[in-house]
Amino acid sequence: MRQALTLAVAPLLLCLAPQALSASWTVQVRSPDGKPLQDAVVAVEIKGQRSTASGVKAEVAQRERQFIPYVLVVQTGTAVNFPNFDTVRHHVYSFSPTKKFDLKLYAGTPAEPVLFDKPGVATLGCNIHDQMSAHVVVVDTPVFAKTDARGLVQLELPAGEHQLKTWHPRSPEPRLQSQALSVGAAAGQTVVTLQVE
Ligand SMILES: [Cu+2]
Repeated sequence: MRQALTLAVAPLLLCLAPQALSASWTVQVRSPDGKPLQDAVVAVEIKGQRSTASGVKAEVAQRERQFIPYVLVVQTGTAVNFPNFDTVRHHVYSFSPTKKFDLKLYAGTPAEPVLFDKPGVATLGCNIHDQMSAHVVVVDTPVFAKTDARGLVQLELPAGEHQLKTWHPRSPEPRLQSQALSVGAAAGQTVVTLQVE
């Protein structure tokens, strides 16, 4: 009973707390030669916030023999569906330690979603179509976004000492880069440089 109450109240607190003292924060992700990186993952781990989700769903579709989206960001604990909208069958898998799974040759939507229960990067492939590739990036926070063509995201963050996590599909390692992020009452910005291949 107590647990059920906590679960019901926590989202309300999350909504209220940041508004008390929060700042609009811009993060730009660039390559070492200064070029903006699109589709980079930016996540901010905020002290005191629930790191894992429950009952949250997301999906990576297959359309015209492509995964959509190419990069999906989810909070740890999210269940991801893999609906196939093509007339051909797909066989979706990941060998990544963050989540190993294998959805054998199927049409339509597999009955069971895949639960992403550990943070990190899972790279997806299809056994039938070698060119199909995508990534599910799992983060211990509900605060995340992907950069636009200018390499930018804008986040509303509570004041405090946070951890800023970033990653890009061209990152050489399947793990997020981490750095401290100090947010005060005023708006601010951070530029992150990511190594890319
Ligand atoms: Cu396929």
